[in-house]
Amino acid sequence: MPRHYHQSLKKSIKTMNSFIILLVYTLKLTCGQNVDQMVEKLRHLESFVELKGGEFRMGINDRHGLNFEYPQKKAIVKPFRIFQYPVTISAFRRYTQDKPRFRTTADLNGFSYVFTKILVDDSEIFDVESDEVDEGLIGVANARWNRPEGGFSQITNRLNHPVTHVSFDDAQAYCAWKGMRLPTEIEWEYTARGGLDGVAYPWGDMWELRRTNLWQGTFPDDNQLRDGQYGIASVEEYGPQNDYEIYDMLGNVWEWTLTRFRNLSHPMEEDDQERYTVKGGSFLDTRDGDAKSDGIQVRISARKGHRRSYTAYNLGFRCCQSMELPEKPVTLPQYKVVRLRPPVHHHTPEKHEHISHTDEL
Ligand SMILES: [Ca+2]
Repeated sequence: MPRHYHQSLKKSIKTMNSFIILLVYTLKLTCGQNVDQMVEKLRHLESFVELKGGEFRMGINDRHGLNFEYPQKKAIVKPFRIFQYPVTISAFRRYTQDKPRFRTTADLNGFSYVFTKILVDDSEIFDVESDEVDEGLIGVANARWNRPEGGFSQITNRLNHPVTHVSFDDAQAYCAWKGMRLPTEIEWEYTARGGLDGVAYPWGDMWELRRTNLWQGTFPDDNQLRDGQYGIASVEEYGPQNDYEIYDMLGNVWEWTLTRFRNLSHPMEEDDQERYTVKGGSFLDTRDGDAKSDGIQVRISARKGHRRSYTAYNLGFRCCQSMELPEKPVTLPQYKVVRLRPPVHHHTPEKHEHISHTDEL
């Protein structure tokens, strides 16, 4: 091959490579911008509810209730605000953009637990021994909040789903970024009850099918889809679950709380595993608890514990914050929803800040 031809071929290949790199970069940028726009439209999912608090009854009077569900006991809770929805993938994405050096526990560990029936073609099993993984889950390499099934799985089609694969510490880091913290179990349960005393579900004592995303049928092979959802659903799939206008407390994904968990079998023993209570059940749990070995019946009082570093496909969180009592005694409403709207864009050439507006309802 003549030398000048060889050189010209090399030059063409180089130009073509630069073109491909530019094309990939542009596509990535455009795609990122589109996702940014979609994320902005989901700001209402970061609204919160302010609750007056007071005395109420926790737990349930069912002798078969697991892990201190039985008997009912009195609890007192001070005023607080709590997210109306679990933290979504879109909200968590904004956090990781603001804190680019932040690495979740799943990132650091190189794996997380994924539902075995929902793996993608390139999900790679991560061989790990654990005594606390839920039935139906398996370790998957590189599974994390933005790769929910590991491999090349994506989040762009589920930005309004609850964020998962987050540890207790990841959840606390996100809430601290918001100036908040995780709710205690008492705050979580008070919120879920929606002012109804001693009930099993946020809406009352009678089971209602299309209020929450659980598993119906024999686990894990037969999902009868009576609630219309096989996997995780949007946090606003079913409408508010109670009169406090709270969404997605029960079902879909478990939620971390700040409360240390005690082992039912050895209640007096010190818990050297430092586990924290998770609440609410998930799309992999059932109403009557007979399809799985842990026997958990999904209801407000249901509870179990996980180590702070545990991360899984069906475990997320929402944030909470104590509210100062006004100095003068005033009558607080039982609850108030503070709804966030997307930031207003002023079409001026000057730089401007994005301001979130709140509406009092
Ligand atoms: Ca379901």
